[in-house]
Amino acid sequence: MGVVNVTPDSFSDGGRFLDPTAAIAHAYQLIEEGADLVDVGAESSRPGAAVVTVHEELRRLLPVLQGLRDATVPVSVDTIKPEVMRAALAEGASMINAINALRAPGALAAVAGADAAVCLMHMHGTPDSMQQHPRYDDVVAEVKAFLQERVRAARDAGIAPERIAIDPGFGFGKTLEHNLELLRHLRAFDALGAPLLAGWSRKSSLGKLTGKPAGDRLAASIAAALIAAQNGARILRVHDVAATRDALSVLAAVEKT
Ligand code: HH2
Repeated sequence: MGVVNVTPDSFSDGGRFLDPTAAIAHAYQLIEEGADLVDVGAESSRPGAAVVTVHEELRRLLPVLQGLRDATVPVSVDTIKPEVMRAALAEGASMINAINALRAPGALAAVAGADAAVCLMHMHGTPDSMQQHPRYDDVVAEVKAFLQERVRAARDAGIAPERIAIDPGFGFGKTLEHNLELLRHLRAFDALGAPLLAGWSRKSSLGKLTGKPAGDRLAASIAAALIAAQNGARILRVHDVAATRDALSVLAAVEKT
């Protein structure tokens, strides 16, 4: 899954693809590099990011979705707002990347009413406050129980099981240790019976491990992506598609023999 941030303030690439033409070109570039799907987001979820209105989010998003109508891969939209979900699905999006796990009133119905996929992600708190002393007794068990409950809610709302992916939400209300613990025990999520998405690309935990800024975290991002893949992740959300593809082709060759 290649990341396209149509935002002025994303932690990883803020402002580079705010212009729709640049965002569309970037999405096609990621597809060219081998992305199986692209994830378009118009509101940053980094800690302390500015809240964006529905109007502004759609103003950023819709021209990009229109420009991706002929894309050869499915387009996912990263949002927490039901109104944005509905408009994005009407504009041809195939998947909602629900970083709030469809907890906003009306979000379950917005997705259930369309024939689209959804990724249910765990987030502890809200982007505003999530990194202020996140605490768990057992992070793996708690994230798993949360996702189990959200998968059940999605199914109860009429979303077929084969449309649902899950994501432990690396960096969303988690310390470096929490993120590492989840990565170590990713196989625990197999029991939920849904494909697992992992997003480690350029994240601040990698900055803590390497001492490098977001733009210099490629090698660390690839290492984390490979570990996630080895531990069962089926979808890797990454900014650097070509390099991640190369790394995955080595893993695939080793796993084949
Ligand atoms: N991470 C980010 C955004 N959306 N969605 C899922 N499902 N999983 C993730 O780990 C995830 C996500 C944060 O990365 P980025 O989009 O680069 O930054 P920002 O939120 O600042 O736009």
